[in-house]
Amino acid sequence: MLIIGELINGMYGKIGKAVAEKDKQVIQDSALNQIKAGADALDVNCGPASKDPIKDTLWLIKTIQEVTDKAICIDSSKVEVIKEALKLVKENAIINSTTADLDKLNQLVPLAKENKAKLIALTISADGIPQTKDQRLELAAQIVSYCIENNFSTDELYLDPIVMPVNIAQGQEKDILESIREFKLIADPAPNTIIGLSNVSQGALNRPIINRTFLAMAMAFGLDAAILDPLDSELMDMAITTDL
Ligand code: THG
Repeated sequence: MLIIGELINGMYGKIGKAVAEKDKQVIQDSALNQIKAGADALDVNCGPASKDPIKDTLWLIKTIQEVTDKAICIDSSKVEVIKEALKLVKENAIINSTTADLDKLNQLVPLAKENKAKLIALTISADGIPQTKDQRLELAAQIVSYCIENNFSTDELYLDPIVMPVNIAQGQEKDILESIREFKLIADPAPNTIIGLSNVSQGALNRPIINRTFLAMAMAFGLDAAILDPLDSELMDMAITTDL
């Protein structure tokens, strides 16, 4: 399974502060710690508080690439941020993310092709986050059809059903897990699947046990990749064991 470290995200107070103060050490330490713990790639998100997301994202990527060549997962809802970041990422870029909206697909699928980048696609549209498995599958099918029509290999596509926190959307978790299995049946070669694992435990008290349990279940449903906290060593051990 492809492990993408989630910790370089301005959502975390320490990282947000480091971005604001341009403190390279904090970012480089986090990058190296995550890689040491087993991350194959690093998610990079300047956070919602950034006043200049392009500048901050480019600074983060430059800072990380000074110490490692690991794949960078460019996490932004803004196409301009992704476009500029792709000019900087040396190789193995992962675009995080497009949605099922045509204007995003029209811009991000060609960028992924030109840059030989993997593309994460959220099953979300202008109508918002789906509430059911059928809505998730419909959006996934739209994304996959677009990729096939535009010669973007589904091998390079990662469909994300969008994991909702269990404390506000308990009824959806089963649909989300089943979506992972069913996304893979949409095309041949099968699209890959990915989740942002820590979403599931946001706002909950004992987060690690929820994350670990949900990851084991998602992997049993065929999950190919996860954005997670690689510094949770029991989570990493569990992922390796589940792979076995
Ligand atoms: N899918 C895709 N990309 C994603 C997500 C996804 N990127 C962002 C996110 N979801 C995955 N990354 C995180 C990072 C942090 C947290 C959750 C998911 C998190 N942060 C603490 C919180 O909000 O409680 C921050 C607390 C602190 O300040 O320390 O939980 O789903 N494609």
